[in-house]
Order: sequence, then C-alpha cells, then structure tokens
Amino acid sequence: MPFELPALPYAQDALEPHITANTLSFHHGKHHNTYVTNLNNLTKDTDMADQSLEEIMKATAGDASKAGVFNNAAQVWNHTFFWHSMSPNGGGAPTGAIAEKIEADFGGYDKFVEAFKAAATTQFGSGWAWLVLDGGVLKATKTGNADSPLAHGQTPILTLDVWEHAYYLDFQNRRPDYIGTFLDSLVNWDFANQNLAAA
Ligand code: MN3
Repeated sequence: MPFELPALPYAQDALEPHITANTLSFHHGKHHNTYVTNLNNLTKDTDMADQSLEEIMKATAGDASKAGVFNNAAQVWNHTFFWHSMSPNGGGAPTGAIAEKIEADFGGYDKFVEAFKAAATTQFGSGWAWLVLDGGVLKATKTGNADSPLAHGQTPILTLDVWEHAYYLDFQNRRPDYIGTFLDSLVNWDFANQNLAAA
C-alpha cells in the first residue's frame, strides 16, 4: 500500500492571518506531497513499502546509502507532525501536564520560550525546531534538513518547520517573526499534552 499525503487537520485558510492559505497550499499540497511521491518511488517493490514511516526512519537513520529513503520518510513524518503542532485556536502559555513539566524542566514558560526561540533561530539553513522528551526531560532542540528526534531516541512533543519554504511567502526572510507568531498564535498545547501522555 503506497504512502499517502495525510489531509491537513484544519482548513487551508484556518491559520490566517498568521499562516496564509497560499503558504499551506504550497507547503502541504506541493512540498509535503513531493516527499510522499519520492518515498513511494524509492520504496516501490522493496520490503520497506509495507513498513511504517517510523520503522523506515529507524532502519535507515545514519546509513549514507539509504539517505534518500530516510530524508523523504522523515520529511513525510515531520510535516504531518508539524501540521498537528499548530491549531487555529493555539498559541500562548500552555495548560495541563505540559505546563507543569515545562515549569519543572525549563524553570518556567518564559525560559522555554527563550530556549525554543534560540533553537529555531540558530538552526543554520533548513531544518526543524523541536520540543522533545529526552531521557524523561523536556528539551528545546533543533535538527538539520530532514533529521528527526525519532532517529536519536527522543520523543517529539512539538515541532516548528524552519525551512524557508515554511515562511517565505508570509514573512519573507523574517524567521524570528515567524517563530514568534508560532508561539504567540499557533502552537497546539493540546497536541503536546497528548504526546506527553503517550510517552
Ligand atoms: Mn516544510
């Protein structure tokens, strides 16, 4: 069964004015879809065609001869996780268990914001900023290109795509404004609470 492009968990214009339908039509409809197409082409008629994205990522991580498969599988997974990391009703300080865990592990929401912004801003070139659970402790991290915490034994809680294609149409080169908008108006703490509860 070929891999499929998952539908967005909200309407294409649901994140406006922060992220426009124009951006999501390219980002989901073109970029994310291309990774799905590439992955299907690369795994066709191999035993990986029937594996989950997570299985493929774990089996190919760090294997230079399988970099194409890893990169496309990880980009399919990362983007699906990213859509759920945002909500039309998101943004601002968290509530529930994730709020308590952020207080305990970062020393407060403001410290988390500082650490997440630093990770997202300093990822040089293309990549991702993450809130992960690493050895039971929350950390703000970054990965380059397609790399994913799943390849490093960490549990993803939230992510922000910091490839230019994620923000250029709406923010041009102003990555810090895009990061601030994600935290203030979009971040989906309900999703973070679900991921924390499942960890
Ligand atoms: Mn992207």
